[in-house]
This record gives sequence, C-alpha cells and structure tokens, in this order.
Amino acid sequence: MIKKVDHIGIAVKSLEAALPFYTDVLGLPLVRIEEVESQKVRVAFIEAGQTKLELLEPVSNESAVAKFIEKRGEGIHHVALGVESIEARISEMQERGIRMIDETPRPGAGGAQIAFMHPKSALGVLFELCEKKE
Ligand code: CMX
Repeated sequence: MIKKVDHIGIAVKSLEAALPFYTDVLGLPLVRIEEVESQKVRVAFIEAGQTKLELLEPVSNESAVAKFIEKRGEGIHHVALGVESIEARISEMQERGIRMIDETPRPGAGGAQIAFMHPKSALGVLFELCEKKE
C-alpha cells in the first residue's frame, strides 16, 4: 500500500537562512520553491535520491508550521508516504480506527493530493499520505 517515503517535511523559520546548509554544506540540489496557500507555507523541495526533503517556512502565524516552531522549534515536522488511490487509503485507515486530520484529500505542494493522519493515532509521528501523478 505504501510505495516509498515520498518526502520528509522539515519546519524552518526562513528558507533563505536554511537553504545554504542543504545546498552548500550537504551539496543537495534545490528542485523548486513554491507557496502552498491552503497550508500557509512556502516550500522548498531538495532532492535526496528517491526521497525529497521539504523545507516548510510559515507565511502566517495561523499556519500549523508556525505553531509547531513556536512550541518545538525548527526540525522534523512530518513524514510523507507515497500512495496510490489516496481516497481508498484514507478509508482503510479510518476502518482501522486511525483518526485522519483530513477525511478527504486536499491539494499539497507539487500538484499532489495529500491527507494527514493525527499524530495521536500514529505513535507521535505526523504522517502524510501523498498521491502524485507520476
Ligand atoms: N509531529 C508530531 N506531533 C505533533 C506535531 C508534529 N508535527 N504537531 C503537533 N503534534 C502533537 C502535539 O505535540 C500535541 O501532542 P500533546 O497533546 O501530547 O502535546 C498533539 O499533536 C496536538 O497538537 P496541538 O498542539 O494540540 O494541536 P495543533 O493545533 O498544533 O495541531 C495538528 C496539531 C497535527 C493537528 C496540526 O498541526 C495539523 O493539522 N497538521 C497537519 C497540517 C500541516 O501540518 N500542514 C503543513 C504542511 C504543509 C504541506 O506539507 O503541504
């Protein structure tokens, strides 16, 4: 059911301040930067082999990422699992008693359809289901 870890979301206060660590120190390529208005974040995708690192900069204090940084500081925010047929996967999770933050898919970065599981249902990890048209 899970194809791969599609990306790891990392909360940062500023993309411009964070990017040199990833591109210069780690030597990883920056793929693109885009804004995901529905999530109130600006996102930089860094390529790391089969998986991407998704740097998340809040663009509003209302953003879930702003609240995360306020409470916990910068760092790993979520793990995104690549799936097919995301609506069926959401239904399966719910049948297994998993609380979904998103009960229907919503648009994420890169044209993906995404749905978050509640970390209380996933042993303290914020997992995202992520379907991309390859
Ligand atoms: N990872 C693990 N646990 C987390 C978490 C995270 N990223 N964010 C919050 N939590 C935990 C909190 O620590 C808290 O646990 P405790 O009660 O034990 O302290 C619990 O989840 C609830 O957190 P909260 O502070 O009461 O509630 P919030 O208002 O912070 O909401 C959450 C938490 C997960 C429901 C909310 O952040 C959310 O809906 N996230 C999904 C959307 C999102 O993150 N969007 C940005 C990503 C953009 C993208 O990739 O496109």
